[in-house]
Amino acid sequence: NFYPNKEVTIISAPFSAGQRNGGVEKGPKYLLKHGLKEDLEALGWKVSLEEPLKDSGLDLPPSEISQEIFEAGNSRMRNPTIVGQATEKIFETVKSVAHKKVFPLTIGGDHAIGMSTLAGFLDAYPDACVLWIDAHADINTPDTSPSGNLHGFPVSFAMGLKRDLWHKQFDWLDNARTKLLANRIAYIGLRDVDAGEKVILRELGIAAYSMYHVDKYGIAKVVEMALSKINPSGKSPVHISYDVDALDPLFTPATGTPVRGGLTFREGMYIVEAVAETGNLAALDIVECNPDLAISNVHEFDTIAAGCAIAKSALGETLV
Ligand code: B3U
Ligand code: MN
Ligand code: MN
Repeated sequence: NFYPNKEVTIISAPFSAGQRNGGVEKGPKYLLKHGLKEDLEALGWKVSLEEPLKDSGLDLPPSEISQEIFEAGNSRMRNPTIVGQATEKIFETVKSVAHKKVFPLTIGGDHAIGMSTLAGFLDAYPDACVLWIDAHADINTPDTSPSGNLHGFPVSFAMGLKRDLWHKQFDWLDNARTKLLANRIAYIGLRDVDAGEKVILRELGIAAYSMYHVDKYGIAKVVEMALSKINPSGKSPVHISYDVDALDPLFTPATGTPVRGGLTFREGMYIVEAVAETGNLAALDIVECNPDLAISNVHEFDTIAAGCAIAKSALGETLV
């Protein structure tokens, strides 16, 4: 157990420029309004809040920022300036929280912030490993991305792939102490992976468990296989970056890129519970809750409640 003092900092990252749907910047506010902080306090955690984007003007929805497209050769990314500035601020906060030996719980916002949370946590724990729970692999590089949306890039940025194609606003990543290595990350929940991403996953030999594997082996076995690949010693801290679209849209409908055939609610909770049970769960991100995409109050409630449930399950709610 990395946190005997049970201190957690919720890092609020209301950010949406990594994709094109307005509303995902409202995620943190809704999760907090739903009672996230109080829920964790009820589990015995001392909870504090950090807001790295406060008063920065970087938390605006896509409709309120001037759109920028950066092209280099046949590669492309959208809004690199604002995404680069916001992710640098979030990186600095995650890094300082992790160095203080406090659990960093980062709530988005879109998944572009994953480059910040991985780099920030790895700065404090260079031997950390990562479980990326998502329908998508988020490992596009500027020359493979079909959309240019930076929420599809965070894993490749944390790994330093195709560094020469980056916009200068991402230079801050060069100062991060540790790059994520291919044998330190595993995916669970994949079902919508771009052709270029499949090539990267295959070439780097990254452990990628899709919904097919969840069906074939069951979630318990998949978590066990994933952890034994990325954490063979069983001693390294585990960072879980949880995109709520990993769950089936039945449970998290209010998200930007829902894909049918996802994890059941219990499978989704089991993942974080099982890692928590090892004592190695040491950082968590919960991203891509977009209340504006709910077509009913029930959709909104279910999605936000699922986001909170992930945090609670990770921090001890259902452990006996
Ligand atoms: N892989 C696609 C779609 C996508 C990635 N992440 C989400 N959607 N949420 C892309 O645009 O990179
Ligand atoms: Mn996703
Ligand atoms: Mn994602």
